[in-house]
Amino acid sequence: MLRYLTAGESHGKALVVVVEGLPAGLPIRVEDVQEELARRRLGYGRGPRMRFEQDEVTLVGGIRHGRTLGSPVAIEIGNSEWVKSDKWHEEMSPAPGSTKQPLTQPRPGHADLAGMQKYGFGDARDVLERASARETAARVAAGTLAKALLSHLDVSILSHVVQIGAVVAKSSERPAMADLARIDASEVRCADVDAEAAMLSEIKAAAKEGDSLGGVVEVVAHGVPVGLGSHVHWDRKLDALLAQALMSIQAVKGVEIGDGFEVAGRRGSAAHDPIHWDAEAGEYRRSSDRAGGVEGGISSGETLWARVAMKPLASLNRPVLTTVDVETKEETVSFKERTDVTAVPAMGVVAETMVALVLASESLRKFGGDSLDELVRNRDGYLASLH
Ligand code: EPS
Repeated sequence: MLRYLTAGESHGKALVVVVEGLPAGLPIRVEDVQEELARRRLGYGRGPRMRFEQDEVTLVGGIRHGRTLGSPVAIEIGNSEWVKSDKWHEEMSPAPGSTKQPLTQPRPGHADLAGMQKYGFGDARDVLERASARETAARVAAGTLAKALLSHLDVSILSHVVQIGAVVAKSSERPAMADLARIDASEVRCADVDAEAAMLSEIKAAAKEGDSLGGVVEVVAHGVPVGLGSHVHWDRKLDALLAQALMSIQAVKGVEIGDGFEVAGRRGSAAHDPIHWDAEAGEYRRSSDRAGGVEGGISSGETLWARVAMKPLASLNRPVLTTVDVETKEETVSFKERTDVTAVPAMGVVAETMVALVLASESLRKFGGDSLDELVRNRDGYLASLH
């Protein structure tokens, strides 16, 4: 099974991630990580930081001559702002000292106030630096490793934006991997061209008013074999693991697997996926995929898909919601922090990452193996045993 830990603050020197449990022999290049990180920076509506942030990647440990050693893989992602200027050096210094500008007017909807109360801080920066979605860069670096592992098991993952603000894309076919380049080329990572134009205007309108927007992303995993996850215990159910992983993404407020909430209003006869035997392929198939590729906490072998809802970002470029100054207890508006209008397109890449980490971990649990070759052999033996 895969374990990983991220560390680092949004405006600190760097983020780091350590991934443990990968088999030996998995090919990885620094460029693979850089390419995924560049995809995460995509998206209309991101703030000024994404224009200059370069995500300086260093493979620190666990990789030699372009492949994993089976030891923990450590990756550092430097913040270019730290390197280019000393703007944050004193403010984020680990040396003893204190800030000259404590942030005492917490932003409604952010972790600021609850975090300050919980940890006994008088400065919201002690909370927001870690609550920030910058941390997802470290996750995406880890996700690159998970995706690389899954590619050797013929599993591939994509995401696309299906809603930004009130604009909803017309539901269409679930995209195939061949559509991903076109989705990534869209400024809002949307497969529906009409909706894309409306989403761009929605973002421009919100930006003009200093407001923010949320939205919904769909993640699709192709090629997931039957049998990942389990029905036997609550914490081994694949849908439960996916829900936790996706819900842990900053600003996410809802996750549904397959038809999710919609299925609750249907009759059973219209809610499930009929099973048939595909004699040509020699396998069981479902004639629909309302379950999203998971039945009873176990992957069914159908395409796995989930939808993830993100709230509008709590940092507003024109703060209007009332808050309280924690020093004076007087009503005010929150402090102003540089921010994005929306990060929904980027969230899709993070959602792919979280799905990849869960599927890689469950694949390792199911098939095991110290080397990539052994893992693939074990998987092949299992697939050959299915009838
Ligand atoms: C973020 C606020 C913005 C975003 C940041 C997440 O950063 P800043 O306050 O430095 O302008 O750009 O996202 C990233 C840096 C990133 O790499 O995704 C926040 O408050 O969550």
